[in-house]
Amino acid sequence: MITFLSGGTGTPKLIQGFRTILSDESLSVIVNTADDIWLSGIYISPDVDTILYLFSGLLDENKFWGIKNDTFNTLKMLHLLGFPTWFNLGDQDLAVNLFRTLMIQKGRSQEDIVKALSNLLNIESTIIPCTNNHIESRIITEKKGDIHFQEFWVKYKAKVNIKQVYIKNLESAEIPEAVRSTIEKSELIIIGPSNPVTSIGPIIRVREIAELLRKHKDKTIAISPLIGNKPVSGPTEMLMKAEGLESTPMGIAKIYKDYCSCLIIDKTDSDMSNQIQNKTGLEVFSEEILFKDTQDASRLACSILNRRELYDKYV
Ligand code: FO1
Repeated sequence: MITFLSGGTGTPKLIQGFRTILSDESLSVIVNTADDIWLSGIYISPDVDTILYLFSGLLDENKFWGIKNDTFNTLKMLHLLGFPTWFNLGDQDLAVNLFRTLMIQKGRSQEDIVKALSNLLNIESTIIPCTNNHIESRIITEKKGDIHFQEFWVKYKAKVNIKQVYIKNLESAEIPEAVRSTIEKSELIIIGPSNPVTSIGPIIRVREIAELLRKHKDKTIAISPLIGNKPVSGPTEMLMKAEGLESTPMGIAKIYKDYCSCLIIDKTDSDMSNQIQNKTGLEVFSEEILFKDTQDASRLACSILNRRELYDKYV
């Protein structure tokens, strides 16, 4: 089994590459839930849904969130009724999140809800939320105060100055049992190219996951979400700087060095490999990590499997 730690856009794109060469049954994904948000009485779990839609074939692969060809009629009506509608939840997407909300109200755990949705959507891979507790990435801004990550990213389009980032409820977060068993039985764990502060950070900072990854760091590799000092997509640079972290492949290596044994950086950054290796002890490889399309992602997937001598076993 190959397990991914995934947030929003970057890692799902890599997973799509793996899916072109491996069966879904051999893949599992531990997903960030710190982007989850309550809006208009509905509990929305964006990163989990991106992975559910990816594996069920429903994903809008232009945006890499939401359902393809979804309509937004409910949102229009909600707007008319005075609800906040800055978060573009489509009609079918709303149905999934209504199901989730009703299950939460019945006392079902996040793990059970994702399992039920996976079954109903005929998904063969294992998708597990990183915790059953509600955790939340919060951004303290200069002008808008303490806001939810989705407000920072979607409502204010990342155009606000960040003072600090923190993850609410992280200390008390507990892992679903499936997280432990999946990490233990996986042959390869991939920390995907999502942002390390609000996407991967909330996963690897859940105490029990941190302990498990430290124990299994030899079979864990990380893919940098940066090319040079710039993120492939999303607010990574801003968030890293706000956290006092250097937004460079070296900065990524310093964050992940206790949780993995190998880091893949972009080909154009290969001159940094030795320095990163010497400073952090990580084995460093350079590959093309910018995916124009699924073919690029599947090329990286093949190369990762080859480097780990897993290609012949899985493909
Ligand atoms: N991202 C946006 O930039 N704008 C949106 O209106 C938006 C709506 C949305 C609805 C459902 C969903 O599952 C995801 C959605 N996203 C939207 C993506 C999401 O904000 C982020 O990309 C992730 O949370 C980051 O990982």
